[in-house]
Amino acid sequence: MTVKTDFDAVVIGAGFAGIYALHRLRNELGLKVRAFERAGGVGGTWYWNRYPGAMSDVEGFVYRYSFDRWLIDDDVWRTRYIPQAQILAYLEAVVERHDLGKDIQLNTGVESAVYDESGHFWDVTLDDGNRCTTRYLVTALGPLSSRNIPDYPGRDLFTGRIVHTGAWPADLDITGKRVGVIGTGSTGTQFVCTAAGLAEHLTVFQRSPQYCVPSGNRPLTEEERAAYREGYDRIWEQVRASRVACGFEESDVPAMSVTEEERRRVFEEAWEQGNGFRFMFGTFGDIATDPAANEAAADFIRGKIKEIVRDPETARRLTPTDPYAKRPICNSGYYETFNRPNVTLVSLKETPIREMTAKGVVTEDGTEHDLDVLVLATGFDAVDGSYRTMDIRGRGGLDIRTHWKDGPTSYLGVATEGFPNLFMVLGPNSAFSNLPPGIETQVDWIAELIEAAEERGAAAAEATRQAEDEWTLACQISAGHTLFPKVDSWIFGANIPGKKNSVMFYFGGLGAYRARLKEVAAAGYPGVTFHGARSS
Ligand code: FAD
Ligand code: NA7
Repeated sequence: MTVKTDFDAVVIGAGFAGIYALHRLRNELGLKVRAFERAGGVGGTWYWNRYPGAMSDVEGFVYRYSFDRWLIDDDVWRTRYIPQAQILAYLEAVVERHDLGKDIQLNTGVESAVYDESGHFWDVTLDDGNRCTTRYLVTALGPLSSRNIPDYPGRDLFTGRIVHTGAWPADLDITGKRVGVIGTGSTGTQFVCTAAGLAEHLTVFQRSPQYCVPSGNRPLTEEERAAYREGYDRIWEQVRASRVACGFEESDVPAMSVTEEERRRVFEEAWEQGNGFRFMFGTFGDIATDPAANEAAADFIRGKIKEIVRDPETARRLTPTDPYAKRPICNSGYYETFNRPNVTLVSLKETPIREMTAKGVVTEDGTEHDLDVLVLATGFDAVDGSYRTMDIRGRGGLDIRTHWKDGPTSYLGVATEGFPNLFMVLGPNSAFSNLPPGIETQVDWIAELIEAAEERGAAAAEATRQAEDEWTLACQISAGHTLFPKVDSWIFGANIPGKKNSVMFYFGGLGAYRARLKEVAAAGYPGVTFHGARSS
């Protein structure tokens, strides 16, 4: 039997995913929905990551929702990439425009969610001690929201400030300070480019060198803005059918099918134009899959480092030797920054951090790096990290951490066996792409699945083991076609000490992923079991 619950659906998180889930389920499906967000405001990533230089490195015209045309009509984004404050303001405006705020409870973390099998509902406990019940639970926890904070001996002795980029304090101004930054991923490199111009001195602690390409950020021309407005529907159609969903046509030309001169010309043109995804996927079709093609691209970037960085020793330390197979990143003048007199590079592979002292960081060579602020740009426990900090228990009291002990899995990135009516946005094995179009895809599919369950009068919908295993295998095969597993990164959980390396994304592209979702829905959801009967 079913019981009357406080809500039809509870959404956890109010970033891109949670905001759209609330809109879709409440405004379009007419459900009674409440969203809970731990932060003091909406925006998710763009609420938390306020470090100097924070911005999306996917171009603004596709790093946004497609369902809400407002931005294009009002024409407020005027640069190629959008800085954090503008993305945050946009998300706040979406919330206001669709009257969502009244159903978002801020400053409220969800601590646990326990499934009641006989009543087919979730019992949700909040960090203020209150509880509520809901039929559907939509987790929009963020694939990059659980911070990775390394510990160092002597950390408590440090008299300066230690901050993670993903929890940047509003009162922190690094102007004129001695700043150290650990981490040179997408975040660390963005921070370095901006912080070098603010800090008195910037010490960059690098564990792994990065392949960076220029972002090519600049104001948009009138013609470009007009083209985005006029081509709106066509642009989104192309994005949804493409692989990485970044708003450009991906190449299908093999890099080795052209002459070395032509390859160089294509790379040079992409370097001039800017953008990491364009460089990896728009130049040739096999940079991410063929070792020779990959090496050609890597070698081109290595050559650029040598050209740009004046001190040969610094250039050597900045030069990666592994394949170019992390999430592609871009920024404004990363390598150039190391020509500045106030920037020092420390290679942690050569001189690891030994300890922290009252004054700063001491490396294994005995050097004490004096700092006022230490910035941890050390990334996130990605994808399943935010699930593991919660107590989520499904049928028979099954703990999601136990369920995922061999690595996180799902059916199509949105559901997992043993957890009926729990629908994840950007759960494990979602499509590897620009994320807002992936989020819209999944939320729409979840809404349609809920509609299908309601129409059948079913009390619950749950992924089957077989379907989940098949999807897991499909994702492993798709990853195996790429070079990404050859390199340690957050994409496979390799950045977290003790975390089991596993495939956490579908690498077949957003277009193929959407086609699969469509096929499953059209076939009446094979792979989903509908349980029980809903009493009205
Ligand atoms: P989030 O925005 O992370 O929102 C999740 C929310 O859930 C958070 O606010 C969190 O506080 C809340 N939450 C989690 N657990 C709980 C709980 N138990 N109780 C209550 N609330 C909870 N992606 C791209 O595609 N392109 C980019 O250029 C890009 N740039 C990025 C730059 C940075 C610095 C970072 C960190 C990420 C970037 N990303 C980028 C990824 C980005 O996270 C996604 O694009 C998108 O913002 C994810 O939205 P989301 O709603 O799924 O998650
Ligand atoms: P990333 O890409 O995971 O980068 C984190 C960086 O921090 C990377 O250089 C890591 O080195 C370094 N790191 C992590 N842990 C340590 C420790 N313990 N010691 C020293 N250095 C460390 O996170 P970002 O925030 O930059 O980007 C995440 C995604 O957000 C990004 O792809 C975009 O989608 C936005 P490593 O390379 O692991 O050796």
